Amino acid sequence: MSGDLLQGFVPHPEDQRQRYIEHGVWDNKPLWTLITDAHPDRPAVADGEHSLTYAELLAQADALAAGLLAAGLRTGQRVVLQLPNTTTFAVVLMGVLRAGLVPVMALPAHRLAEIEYFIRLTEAVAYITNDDQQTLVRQLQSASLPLQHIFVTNAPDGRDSLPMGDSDEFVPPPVNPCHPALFLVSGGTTGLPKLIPRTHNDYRYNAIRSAQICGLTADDIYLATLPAAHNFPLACPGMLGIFAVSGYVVMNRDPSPEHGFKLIERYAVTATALVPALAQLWSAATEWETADLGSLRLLQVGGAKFPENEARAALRAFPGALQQVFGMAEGLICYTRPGDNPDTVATTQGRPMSPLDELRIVDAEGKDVGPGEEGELLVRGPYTLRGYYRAAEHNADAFSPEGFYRTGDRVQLTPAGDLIVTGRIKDVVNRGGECIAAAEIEQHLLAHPRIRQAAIVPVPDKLLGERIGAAIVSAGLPPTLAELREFLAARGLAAFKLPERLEVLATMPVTAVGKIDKKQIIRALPTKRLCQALSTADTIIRLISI
Ligand code: OOB
Repeated sequence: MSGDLLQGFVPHPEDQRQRYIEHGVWDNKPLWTLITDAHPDRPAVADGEHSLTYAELLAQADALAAGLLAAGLRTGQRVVLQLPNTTTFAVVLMGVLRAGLVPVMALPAHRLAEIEYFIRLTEAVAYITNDDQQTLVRQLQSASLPLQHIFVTNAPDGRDSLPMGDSDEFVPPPVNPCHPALFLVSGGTTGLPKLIPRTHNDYRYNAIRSAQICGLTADDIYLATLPAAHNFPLACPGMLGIFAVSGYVVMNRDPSPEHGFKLIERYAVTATALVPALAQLWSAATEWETADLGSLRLLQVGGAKFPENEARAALRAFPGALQQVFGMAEGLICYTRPGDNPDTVATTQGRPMSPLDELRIVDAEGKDVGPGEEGELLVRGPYTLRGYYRAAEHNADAFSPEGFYRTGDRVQLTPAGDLIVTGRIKDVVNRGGECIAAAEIEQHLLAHPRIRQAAIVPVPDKLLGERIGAAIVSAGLPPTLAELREFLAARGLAAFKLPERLEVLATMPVTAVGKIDKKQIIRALPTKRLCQALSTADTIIRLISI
């Protein structure tokens, strides 16, 4: 038996709920209405092999929903999904939602520790994956878990253990739009990732409002390049935002520029989303790739800081298309807007998408900073969570008493109202009591002509507690530590901020979605076991290939 969905869920307070409904921001409809309201004959989703119209997508989703309920799953129960970017992803997600089940959106790169934790925490009764995860499936079968079903799609012999029922007979069970529709995985920096409940109301709004801001219409064709279970390609505006306007999603499993460009040309793709590391590769590749990219009018870049020089390179490579996105699975999404001047797009991370977003920027004592000053960003609003799922202890620190989510991001506000992300609160090196922001040193390092990527990490030290470690990927001959210190000192950096250890890496380790993974650098530093063999491009692509 699985516990109650609502146990450990923190809803928005009643007065706020009323307010969001009165403003028409929450429209009290199940998330799946995004496809039932769409134009049935328009193409909905393709993956190079298959293509489904909205009517076909709905029929397949309903067949799955009927099959899942017939197999004994009950409305409100949780199902862990771990699927690559294919049409099956869309069918399974919509099928699970139509059945009133609640998907937990795992990423393809998650391994046993994470999947097992998601299953236990949510008391998930089923795990749906594809044939790529054979090892994980075997491991889960031998672990003693509450799991009742493992369904594997797209096995090479054509077998598919998804239970398909009769779509004609299917009637979706009623759901409460203020309850969780799905769980996203936090991009968290410590320990196992937290789970973020997103309600039907808040996630529908997230997708619909994002589509509006990006000016999406039924003629838009969106290339899902990042793993589709991540909030950015899922609903910012991503797949669900495209569904909201009856547009077309093309699922991509290979984020290399060669392949991505081919799909852009083949499908006349108009929009896609990338993390900065990929955007850098794609911008460079426009110099030699010959595919026609003329259809692309929206290139979204977000997930980590996009350095100004790289943003300018992207502006040159994809004229008029760049949009910076600062977002989080927890909620708040900021966009630069189509039509913003190029300097705003190159130097800021945009502004909140909702007029009902409430932002505070506070100092270490929690007091609001003065205009233009830097501080930690706190946020509350119609699509930002009020608590992580079943994490009461953690929530006591992660939220202010007034319900603001403490993002941990350091930001400043420009006079025009755009945010600039300047670093993370805890992304510091504490050198003998002196806290030095990693982002500050990284920015200077990236100005070096022979440094392509840079990460500042703490190196444990008996004397000072921590010293400053610099991990770099170089373009050409790497600088030595002495040269680097000289370079930084010449740029005016204080002596105590100069790196004391240098690691030159062939590749920068990245997370499941392609962000620089400092935890892995820190773990590997003392033993120097960072993978040295591959080129940067290969590693980024391998790690987020799906
Ligand atoms: C997105 O979501 P998550 O949950 O994987 O990561 C959120 C964190 C933010 O708190 C911030 O630290 C960082 O990633 N971040 C950025 C950024 N966008 C995200 N830091 C600097 N500049 C940016 N543009 O990453 C995400 C979710 C939806 C849309 C876009 C990104």
